[in-house]
Amino acid sequence: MNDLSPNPTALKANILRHLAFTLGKDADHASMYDWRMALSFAIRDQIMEPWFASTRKTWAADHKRVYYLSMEFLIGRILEDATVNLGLRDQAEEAMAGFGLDFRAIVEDEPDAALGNGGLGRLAACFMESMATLGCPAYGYGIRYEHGLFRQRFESGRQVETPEDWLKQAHPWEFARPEAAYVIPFKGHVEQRDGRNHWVPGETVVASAHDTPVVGWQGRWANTLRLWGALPTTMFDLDRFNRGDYAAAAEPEALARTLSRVLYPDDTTYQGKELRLKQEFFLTSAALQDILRRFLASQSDLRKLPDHVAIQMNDTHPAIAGPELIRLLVDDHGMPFDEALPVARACLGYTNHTLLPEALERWATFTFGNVLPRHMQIVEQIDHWHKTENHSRPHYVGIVKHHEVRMGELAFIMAHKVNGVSALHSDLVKKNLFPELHALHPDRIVNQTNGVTPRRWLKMCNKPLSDLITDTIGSGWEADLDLLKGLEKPINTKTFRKDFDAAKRKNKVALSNWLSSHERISVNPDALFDVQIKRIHEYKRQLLNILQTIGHWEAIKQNPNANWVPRVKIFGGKAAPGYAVAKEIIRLINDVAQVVNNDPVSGDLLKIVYPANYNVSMAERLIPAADLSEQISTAGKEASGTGNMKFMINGAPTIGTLDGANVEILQEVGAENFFLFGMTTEQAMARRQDPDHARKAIEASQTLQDVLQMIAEGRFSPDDKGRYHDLVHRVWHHDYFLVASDFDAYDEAQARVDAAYADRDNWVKMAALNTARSGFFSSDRTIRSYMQDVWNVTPAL
Ligand code: DL6
Repeated sequence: MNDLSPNPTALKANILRHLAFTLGKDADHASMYDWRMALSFAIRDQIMEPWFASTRKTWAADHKRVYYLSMEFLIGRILEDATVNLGLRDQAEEAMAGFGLDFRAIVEDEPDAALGNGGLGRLAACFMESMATLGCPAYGYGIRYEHGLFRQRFESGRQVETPEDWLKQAHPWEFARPEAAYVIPFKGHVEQRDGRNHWVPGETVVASAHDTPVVGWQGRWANTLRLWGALPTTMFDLDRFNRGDYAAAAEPEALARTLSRVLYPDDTTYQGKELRLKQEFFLTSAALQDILRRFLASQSDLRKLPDHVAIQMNDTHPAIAGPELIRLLVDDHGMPFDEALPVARACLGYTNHTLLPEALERWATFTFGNVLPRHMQIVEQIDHWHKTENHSRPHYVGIVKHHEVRMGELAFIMAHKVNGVSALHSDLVKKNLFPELHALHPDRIVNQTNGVTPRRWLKMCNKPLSDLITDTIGSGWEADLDLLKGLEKPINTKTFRKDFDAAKRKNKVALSNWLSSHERISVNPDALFDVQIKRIHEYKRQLLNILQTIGHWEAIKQNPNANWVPRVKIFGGKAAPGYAVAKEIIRLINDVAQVVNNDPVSGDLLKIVYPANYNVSMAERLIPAADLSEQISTAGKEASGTGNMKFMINGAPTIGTLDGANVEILQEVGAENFFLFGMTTEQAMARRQDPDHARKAIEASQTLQDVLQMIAEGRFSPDDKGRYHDLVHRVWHHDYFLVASDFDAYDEAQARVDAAYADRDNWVKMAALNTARSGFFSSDRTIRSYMQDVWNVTPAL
């Protein structure tokens, strides 16, 4: 905590001051919103000193800076996170109680900043917090979307999307920086003058900065998240306005603003949408212009850029950074292309987050050349240069091929390091995704296994467990998660296990109460809470989960008096609006829940809950209360997963496949504390070679046959018996994600879970060992590793 931390009395005074002078409200008439704003401003005040000090220190030492370019930052709520990091949670609670207000209610009044779709965006947010904790001078660059990820609600079990509007109320954490604004060109043509290329744009917009400070643990360092909003170059067409054509007069503004209006809600497929390409260039060009301006404020030789600047491309979305940096160096600063290319490459790193071919961006050369004509030339130049450099090698892979610009190849060629996000994934990036480029550049691909910040994902969201940890091993684990190993000994004592169990139960009771008030469903807190929360996607196999749940329900009905372990199956997640199959799976889960939850025979032995609008805040509620973490993707498809790590840290053993970072979780926690099942990546690939694999698997499993039959007969859709014919047909005939082939193994693993849970004391031991052995999955470890292997930067603290 910094020295200026206020006591509750000083904090109270500051809250009242903001209420009166920043918000213009009298305490007697202040609403929840007013109090939240006043508290946020008072907490934000505490970040200013470390923020300024960090900036000053970085300038004074001319320290190398990291620039993290990401189209997504899935931040969630900020107030509680900042309060916890500043060590002010108790003071804030006390101060608000002094006004007769509940701190929790205030915290929950804050909308989630949902500027991301899922794993990739949440990882970027965890990285920002870890970089601040470690004192790594860094800027996050993103887009200030007016509307974040859509809101989800269910109508008759179907997902319905409505726009999200987090900026409807004032956002207390950001500072508008109108002085930091850059012109972003698009379209037009390229002219040759004086032996140089001049891009004459057809359109321009302005990128205007908004800064949010990101404070690290104990307020020792703070970095900046700089989000760009789009503004028109000319606000207003006065001529048209004077002629009475008001709509046309406002057109330039409306057109420009579309660039930062909405987050693309699809993280796995990208159609050649011009607006998306424009958004990507908008973010990237604004960031690079800002980076060069900052560099040139203290340096003059642009060849030294890599000594001062490390730029990370979060997936291919900002992969235009390679050609754009070359353009700025060559066209604006007169550097020869052959010099500019290695300079740009030495600055750039590229993180790959997916092996799904449909998620690898490709732009039609027509679209690309139309939106970015100068970049089309530069991409061709890079391609030519790379081919010439490697002319003697066979298997050359180009960037421009079949009239498409391939952003994965571009990012690879323009980065000095390329990384996957788990050990298995990095291996598959080498072997399956970029085998030819890997052969040409064998040292370029490195692994950086993901991590999550333990401040938000344990200290903040799970007070009962984090208090127990501190009581047992002292504080310090928040910034050195490996210290959790110190729990291993106490786990052998009955007292600790009792306390661990009590902490988990407290979270489960809290969740049960929330479910009862929000979802109008009553669940037994002593049941096993089995949780699968993530985007809905075929490869993540929520379908496998619900099919097994149906089989389990049927087994209970056949023998209701057996010794069943009561379960609550919890689902959470959104489907991309255009992803029909994922939406069908959502509907099936809701339809099954409707039938199962009203069945008097299964009663409390099985409940299915699917709260709508899963987001970061909901995850913070669900994860601490989970007994079992569902990580059941088809092997070879989940790059890493980060939810899996959050569950582990919070003491929920995993039922999972050998996929993504599950492999490393298994390694860390030990096979006896993990419910492993299913095919390996190699087995899955081999299995797909058999065109009859699904039919054979279904015919070999009586349970699966029965389950599919029940769905096909309309047991869960009595009003429309044919509703799931297509879905059942797909499982039989087009089961690319191998739901049928893994069904029996999954069912058997769930039986192992039941048996293990029945032995409570041993279960608690397993759960606690998951926490004790989770140190590796702190994003501090990940960031340290990027700093060393990719960014070549040291902490400035
Ligand atoms: O690396 C963060 C996260 C991984 O943990 C997930 O396994 C992966 O699916 C996710 N990828 C995306 C979308 N990728 N693209 N493009 O969110 O990244």
